Amino acid sequence: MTAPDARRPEAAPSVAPPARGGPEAGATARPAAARADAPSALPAGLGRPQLLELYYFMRLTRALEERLTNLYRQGKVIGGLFRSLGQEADSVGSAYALDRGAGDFLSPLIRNLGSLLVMGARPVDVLRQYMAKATSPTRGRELNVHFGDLEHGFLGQISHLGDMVPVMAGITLTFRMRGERRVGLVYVGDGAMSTGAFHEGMNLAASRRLPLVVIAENNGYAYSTRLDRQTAVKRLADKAKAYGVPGERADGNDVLAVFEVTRRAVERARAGEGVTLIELLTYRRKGHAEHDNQSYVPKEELARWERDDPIDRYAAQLEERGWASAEARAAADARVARELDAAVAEAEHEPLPEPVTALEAVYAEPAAQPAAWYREAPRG
Ligand SMILES: Cc1ncc(C[n+]2csc(CCOP(=O)(O)OP(=O)(O)O)c2C)c(N)n1
Ligand SMILES: [Mg+2]
Repeated sequence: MTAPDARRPEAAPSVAPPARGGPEAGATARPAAARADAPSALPAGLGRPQLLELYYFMRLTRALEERLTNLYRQGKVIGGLFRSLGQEADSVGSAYALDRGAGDFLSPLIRNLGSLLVMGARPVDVLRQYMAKATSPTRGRELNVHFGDLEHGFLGQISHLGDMVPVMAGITLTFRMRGERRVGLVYVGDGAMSTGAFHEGMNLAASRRLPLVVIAENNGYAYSTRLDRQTAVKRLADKAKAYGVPGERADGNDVLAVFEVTRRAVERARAGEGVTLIELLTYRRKGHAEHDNQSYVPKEELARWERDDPIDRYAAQLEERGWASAEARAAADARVARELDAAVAEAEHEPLPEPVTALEAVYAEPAAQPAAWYREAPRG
């Protein structure tokens, strides 16, 4: 939705390049008559505080992951650390398009930290999860972003591999059955789109015209497998045709383009028009997780996408169009640093769970009735 940009990768990357602008291309372009010093019309129906908030959430996401990386290297993170470096606009822009006041509901994947923060997850709780602290939302039973908060409208992930699509089809079916005007949003990776679970969930949601937005995050890789090695489809948005739903494609490194395309899909869903599949073109700039050194990724490819950094791009846009000054952005950066200093200080030295509590909050208490399908053989 913005004009071509000199910082764009000049040569076609060896993984799918982002589409430059979606159906709304040019919507935020400065009107020809605008004075050079006058701020451009505000885009996407957003006000200045919201434009700055998008910037804040992207910065918060990246900075929180950087803090986590330091803690990981100190051996304080338990389990894997999954980065969303370069994908912050995808998570933040899409989650921001939901109406939290209306009870909209989101199902994140491991790379959707930004979505969780937009929905109201607290950095201190994310830190506690990664460090498996007794104080974490799952009391140290689960790790990283595998936690949910029904009040804030997000679900704990059960699998990264497409299984959340049928789960969210079920959840949005309950919205329909109860007559609620809520919308669900589910993320699925390019690799996970090749699973049976994705297909079944899409088919159910599409055939029932459920109020669901499906965000396909095309970041070029599924673990070490490049997109063209696991599907013959060139445009993942084309998969929508198989389900009879609209398929859209947008530049996933342009936070406003992501917001706009998702917002339209949310509105369609709320109006009873059913599912939209949105392919966001972005790139995974880190390995699958922190232990993966990406030896299979060409160096030039990484360098090209680094030049297309979503936060740098948005900061330049805010500056050029007069939507947020350098001072306002610096204040947002300072707020991020302050909040994370406090969150790390709070979480870092908290205790791990006592071993004796390991089985608490795992099984239902009191235990459920003996299962009806099981009958003990009569004795004697
Ligand atoms: C059944 C199963 N097989 C393999 C894995 C390991 N695994 C986790 S994520 C992943 C790749 C996912 O790729 P994609 O859907 O493109 O998402 P991305 O990681 O790029 O966000 C794999 C192979 C798993 N969790 N479950
Ligand atoms: Mg992927």
